[in-house]
Amino acid sequence: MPTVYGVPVSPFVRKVRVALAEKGIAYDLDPVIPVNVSADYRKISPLGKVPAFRDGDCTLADSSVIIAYLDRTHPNPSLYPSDPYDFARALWFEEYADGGLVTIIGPKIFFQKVVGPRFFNQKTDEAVVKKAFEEELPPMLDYLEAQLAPGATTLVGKQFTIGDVGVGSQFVNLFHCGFGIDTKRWPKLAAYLAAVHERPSFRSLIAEERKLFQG
Ligand SMILES: N[C@@H](CCC(=O)N[C@@H](CS)C(=O)NCC(=O)O)C(=O)O
Repeated sequence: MPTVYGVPVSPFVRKVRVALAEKGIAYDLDPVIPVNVSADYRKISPLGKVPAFRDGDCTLADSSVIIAYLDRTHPNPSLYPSDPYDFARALWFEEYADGGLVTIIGPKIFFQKVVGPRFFNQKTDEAVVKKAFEEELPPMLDYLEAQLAPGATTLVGKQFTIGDVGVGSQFVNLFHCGFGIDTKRWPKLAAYLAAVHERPSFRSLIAEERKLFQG
């Protein structure tokens, strides 16, 4: 059985777990916390980050790398469109999430509201959270709203892709902080996210993570 290394609330660990669930692959989870990681862990994740992955003798790090690997070992259902432009668009939305949304939702909202207070005894800087949520995030949401077709439950065509995995995963962290999406200002995005998070792959992980916060 393969192993995923990393704490469940990491959006990048969640990406890999969603991909595994979409493909029906059973796995073990080793909830490595990416702080002062061991020398052994650095052998499989040289940057010291989560997620990492082990499949027999193969070890990998980085959510995008791991999912690309899984899509070749388990091609059905594929998370990458076959049409070249759709393929590139799906990768673009993954990058929009992994390199864009995360810079606001991660350190300025999720860390401030959840990780800092719970794990590092740090007080939330409400000014940082307010600025992030009210000023920095809205243009990012405007872009996604403009990209979605009316009633769309996927970003690229009708296929659930790596772009949806990445974008959907970042918003789980936002919603864990008690924030929502204004359905009047971003109606297509709000409906899209609700549909993505209703997929069994996301739904079961979100339920599991909520229990962690209650504990
Ligand atoms: N590009 C990486 C990003 C992974 C990442 O930044 N993970 C965070 C946790 S959400 C981490 O391990 N941070 C610890 C560190 O940067 O040292 C991926 O897609 O897996």
